[in-house]
Amino acid sequence: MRVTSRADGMPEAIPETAPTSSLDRAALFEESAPSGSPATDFSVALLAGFVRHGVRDVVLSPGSRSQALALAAAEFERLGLLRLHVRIDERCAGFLALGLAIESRQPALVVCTSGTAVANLHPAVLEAHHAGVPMVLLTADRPAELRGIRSNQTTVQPGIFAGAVRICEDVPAPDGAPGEADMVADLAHRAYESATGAGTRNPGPAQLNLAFREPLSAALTLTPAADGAAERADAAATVVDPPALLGPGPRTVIVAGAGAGPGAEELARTAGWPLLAEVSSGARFGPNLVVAYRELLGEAEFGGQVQRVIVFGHPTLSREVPALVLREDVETIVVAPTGAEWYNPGHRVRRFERAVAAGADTVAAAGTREARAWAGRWVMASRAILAADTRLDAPAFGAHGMSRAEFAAMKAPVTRAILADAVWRASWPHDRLVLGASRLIRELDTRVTGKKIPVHANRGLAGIDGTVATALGIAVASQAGPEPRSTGTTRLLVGDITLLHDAGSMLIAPGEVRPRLQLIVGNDGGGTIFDGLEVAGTAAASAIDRVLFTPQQVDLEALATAYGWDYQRAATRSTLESALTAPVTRPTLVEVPLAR
Ligand SMILES: Cc1ncc(C[n+]2csc(CCOP(=O)(O)OP(=O)(O)O)c2C)c(N)n1
Ligand SMILES: [Mg+2]
Repeated sequence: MRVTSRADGMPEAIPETAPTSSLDRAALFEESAPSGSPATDFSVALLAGFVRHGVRDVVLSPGSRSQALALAAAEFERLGLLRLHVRIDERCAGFLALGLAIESRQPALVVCTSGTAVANLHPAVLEAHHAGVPMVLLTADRPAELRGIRSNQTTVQPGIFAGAVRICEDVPAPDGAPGEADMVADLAHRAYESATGAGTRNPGPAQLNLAFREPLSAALTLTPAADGAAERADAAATVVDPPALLGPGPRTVIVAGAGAGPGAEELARTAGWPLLAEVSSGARFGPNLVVAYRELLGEAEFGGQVQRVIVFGHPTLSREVPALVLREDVETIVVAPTGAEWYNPGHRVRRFERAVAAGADTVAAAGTREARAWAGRWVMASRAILAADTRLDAPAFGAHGMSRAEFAAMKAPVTRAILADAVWRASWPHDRLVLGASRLIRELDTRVTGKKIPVHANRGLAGIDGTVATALGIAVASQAGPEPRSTGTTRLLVGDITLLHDAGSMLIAPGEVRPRLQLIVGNDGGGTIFDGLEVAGTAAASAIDRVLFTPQQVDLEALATAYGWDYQRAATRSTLESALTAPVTRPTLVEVPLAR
């Protein structure tokens, strides 16, 4: 992070930034007289700078100090230049921006007022930092003369996010001086480039801390430029590194953690290596997929045989993967196209690459009997483990009506395994699936088979916070386009505590898109993940309940109704099947009661 500020009015010259392109200066609007508020003129120029870079979304929370940015954003929305999302809670706003960026691959702008408002962005900033998701924070602040004198709603905002932001520029209050518009265009350019990781390969949040002085805004009507200069830049091109070529070498497995992407699967297929892909890896498909990787990693004739592991993405769902990397007899290669921090359990990893590919000798060797046998054994063993799993043992709908046993099964209560399986089966490539932290993501990870569907989970920090907002962001951006727009449904699968942690995100402003989001809550009355801790076997049950399980009896139907969401209860397999296969047209909460 770099905090830059100067007391005398202009930001410091920052030599290492790239020069702005001509697009940065293209006029979006007809020339107009200054509005009478430098804050408003500055805000218009700043938003225009971001729009020209291709930014589409702005999320804002109300406040006085940020009013010039907010009113400018409303005007940009009126002209169709930005999609505006208003959230009263900055924590929700931050996570909404995160979800929008995950889906659109463009940073969303987040606008808030001064004081605690800024601090409420911190959880989403941390997740974006650790997951490498671009985000631009426009935090309004008091001007220099009002800081440090106990002014109302004034704290130390520069540096508040410490190392979690790529840049933090403390921008003095605009005063309408000549040349300010150019300075603003440069500012937008720097913030955009640092958020998207241009030149650094380290995308994440960037903060512009913007001081504003009275008059805090002026009336604003913009006229779009007649020459249609509202051309947008394409999403920043990612630098493609020449891949390091991997030789056939020792017995190898590929691990795909969160966000690994399809490259992990492609390498597994071309090199003929088993693919141990977590459910939110984006690589959970293909002929070499090994679903039951945890069990097999623990077996001498599988995990014990591994000599080399190639890790993509961020593995977080098993203990077996870090244990494998820690082994003295295993060589690990970690692959990550972006990011400043590498996955490195026990600091054991010696080799890090931005990109890898199978060398010609590896591709040739993949066809040999020995190589095919290596991958084949893993795949077959995994299938056998899944086939022996009786947790789903109940016949599915028969083609010719149901037997009495089938009928009874459909009326039986839903279990976690049934829920995980049903949600996975209901999801298709045009849908989006978002998984909360806690038990249900692990349930899916242990059992669902290969399917090429977009799955997301906030695994940067694996918080239970902001999950509803993240899913709403993904849903809204997927429906809005650009083309091809998703025609599907976004499904969010969470536990009850995870939902309640972010219930405030169910508040969608009137007039805003109410996306096709199905929020499926596995309601077991508290945080049952903690029942699996060793301490649950030794500590007093009442103490575990009080401080870890944290029981709740919230009326989720009333909650849904209070926020204007549809509600369905799916207590049996048949009601769950119909809830998951019915068309979703609006935000809907599906409550699935689960036994503790
Ligand atoms: C912000 C945050 N606070 C606390 C935690 C610790 N935590 C992990 S899971 C969990 C409980 C989740 O309960 P629920 O969503 O009901 O899922 P369940 O385990 O019951 O399936 C908590 C508090 C966390 N991950 N993130
Ligand atoms: Mg729970």
